[in-house]
Amino acid sequence: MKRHLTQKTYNPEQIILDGNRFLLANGHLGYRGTLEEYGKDQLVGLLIAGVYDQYKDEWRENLALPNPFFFKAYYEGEEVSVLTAKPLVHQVDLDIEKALFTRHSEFGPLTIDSERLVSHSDDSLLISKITVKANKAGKFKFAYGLDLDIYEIHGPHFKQKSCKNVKNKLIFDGITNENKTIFVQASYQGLSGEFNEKEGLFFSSMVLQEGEEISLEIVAKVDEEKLRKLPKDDYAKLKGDSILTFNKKLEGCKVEIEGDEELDFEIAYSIYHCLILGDEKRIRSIAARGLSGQTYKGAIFWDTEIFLLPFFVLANPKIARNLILYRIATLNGAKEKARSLGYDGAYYAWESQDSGLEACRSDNVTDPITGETVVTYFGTKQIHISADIVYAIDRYIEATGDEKILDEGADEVIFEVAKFFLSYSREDENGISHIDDVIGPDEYHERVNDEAFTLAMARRVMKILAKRVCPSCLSKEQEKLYYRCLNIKWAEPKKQGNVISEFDGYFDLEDIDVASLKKRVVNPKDYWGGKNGIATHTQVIKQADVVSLLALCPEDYETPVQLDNYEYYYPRTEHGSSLSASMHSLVAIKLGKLDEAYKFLRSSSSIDLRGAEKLFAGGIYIGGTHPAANAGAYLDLIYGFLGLRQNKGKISLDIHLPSHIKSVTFRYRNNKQIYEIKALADGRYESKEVKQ
Ligand code: IFM
Repeated sequence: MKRHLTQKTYNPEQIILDGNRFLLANGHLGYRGTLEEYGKDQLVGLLIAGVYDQYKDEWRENLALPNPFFFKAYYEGEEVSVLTAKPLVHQVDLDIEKALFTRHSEFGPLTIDSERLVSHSDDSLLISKITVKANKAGKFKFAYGLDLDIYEIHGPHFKQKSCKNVKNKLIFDGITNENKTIFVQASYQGLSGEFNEKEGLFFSSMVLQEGEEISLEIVAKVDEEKLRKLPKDDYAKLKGDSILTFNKKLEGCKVEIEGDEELDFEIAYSIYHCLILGDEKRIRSIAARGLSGQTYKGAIFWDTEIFLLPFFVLANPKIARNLILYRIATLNGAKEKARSLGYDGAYYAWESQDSGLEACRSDNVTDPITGETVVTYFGTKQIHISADIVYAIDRYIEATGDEKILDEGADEVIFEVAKFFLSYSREDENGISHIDDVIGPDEYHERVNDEAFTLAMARRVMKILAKRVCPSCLSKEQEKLYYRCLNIKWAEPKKQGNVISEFDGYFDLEDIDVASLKKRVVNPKDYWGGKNGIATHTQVIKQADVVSLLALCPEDYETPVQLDNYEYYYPRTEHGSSLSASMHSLVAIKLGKLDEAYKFLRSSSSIDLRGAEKLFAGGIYIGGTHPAANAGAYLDLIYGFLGLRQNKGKISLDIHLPSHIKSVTFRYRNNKQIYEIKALADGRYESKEVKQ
């Protein structure tokens, strides 16, 4: 059973991708999988969740912090690092059961070994140990400390910063443009050196004999508002505590697949990437690129509710609950967005940050050739986000039985979202309500009418309103609105036979397959949608749209309808979003197309291992990890191939595994208890409680 991601060669071409692949995080802090000698050009990143900042009129984005693990070695005055010489031997490794990164690099004069953890027992901590062995005798110099030259996409975010040396401990004190105070402190044990305040670094020189070793232990801490003390425990204890805690987190969501080693590892790796983003302590959500950088402004999209939430419902319902509480906490932002656009109720941000106000801007995409802005309308027209949240709340309650969350504000979210859809819709002369001028999950076709996904999800919101919100708890005026919502007669999207028109006029567009359309690409970074995109006037879509609907609401569509729509949209879908494959897999499983479903599953489960995803949308860098695709792979396996359904905590399976898989054993949490189910290829399964 492989549980290590190991890379045995050094490839400078892969620096950015490796930063994602070897990411460490604990829900609060993230540290990219980079090497000690790297700087901002190699996208070194220490990211903090939930703290955002805007510099001038630039995009408001999540905050990146100074790097406490900077270390560079010199021999006889010459830098010895992967940036100056090809290592003779090189290996980096991520132990996904310990959340531990290690590195081994041998150069002529010296060998570097290091290890690093972003602590799971104290989420403000990160620690590292670096050991250098002299392969030759001579003069060595080491530079180490806090690298203040931060990689930021839309910074600088610190309008004021200082770095002081207090007895071998460095303390960075920064004030952001939005007046947030952040401290990063780090103690450096094992070396002593001269401190250079401007660079924030220590310099330590010494003569070492051949075979002699030095070690540096770094304990770093990130605090907001107030500087707090570093822990008293030594490095070894902190390391042990983190591994133990991560192990406990993992205990409740392990998966083992018999008969498919590659998938077994990819699923374990996907689980790792989801698990390191969950925060049990805070009412927080998860950004589309997790804690791997500032792509997409560190914002939260529908990715969380539709993909990550069902993962956490099984892996850790407490975190799932926090994801919903975050939407409750940001309801005012959603109301404000609706009001500012002239609507009632709650229109959630397409890109949501700390307050829930819209972070998405119309200049989200640029033309790769001219560099000019391609105006997009994601922030104002992708209204399905509000319905997705309500859908997720309903599914969460159904699975866990946690109706208490309704009284904690989820009922208000449902009601306000219903009001929003009522005010956004247009009733025609026949009393039928249409939804005009929106963008569906297929983002290439903007500002379309009667978009199938959006209409169906709006209809579902009203059903959930009836099911979850009690009218007698409403004021008289609210009650009137409630019944108006329930009485809406929603338009049906047009159809050709069984095939649902993604939006009004979709079938009139040029019918071309993805491969043929690709030939029209001028620049590989071209944006296919919007005003001038090559897909805009064709039936080629970015990602699962109608197919997502079939995946999310299978009970609403008969099998022949599912089949015809799946077959129609599949060749017309570019899969230009990492979210697309897992939705296709879920539908393919239902249709008995297990081989096709398996391919889609592997496309999601290997996404960050392959690193083949688009790095640019227009001229904008969109790289990073893909937690929703990672979660999507888990959904395909557990909810798809194993057919898991959960009702008030009770689990049932309907197993349809690809023929080469013998069994899948998985764990989940329910009411503080961990259960393990072994599902066999022949459809049988057994469940047991796991002693903790
Ligand atoms: O939420 C997605 C969207 O559906 C496609 N573009 C990227 C977003 C973030 O993952």
